[in-house]
Amino acid sequence: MRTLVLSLVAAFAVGGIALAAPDPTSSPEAVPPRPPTTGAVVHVKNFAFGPANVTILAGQTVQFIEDDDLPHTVTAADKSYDSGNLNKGDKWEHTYATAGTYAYFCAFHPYMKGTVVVK
Ligand SMILES: [Cu+2]
Repeated sequence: MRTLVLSLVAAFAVGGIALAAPDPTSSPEAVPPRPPTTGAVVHVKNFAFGPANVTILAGQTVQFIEDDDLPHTVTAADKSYDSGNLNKGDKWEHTYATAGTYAYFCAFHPYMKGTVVVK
């Protein structure tokens, strides 16, 4: 007795793929987040941060520029951030999102201290 094999072909009806053009009047504006602005620049020179105390606004960035021949770091007093070794000519930035007073120091020379006040 022969077995009749039936091939079942499932047909998927794909119909009516309508690519609706987005309505520019109804879609929200795609506004990219604003990049943080530089609120202060601190030079690392002669084993000191200068100026040692800066004041910025929340969301702004402090840029640190290493001018010494020896490496320094910018290390948060609470260790929440650390630049790692900065060598002469290096620039490093940190964004301070929240108001407060943030002390930092150099991990190699703990007497090198600075403060960022964020309003
Ligand atoms: Cu140092």
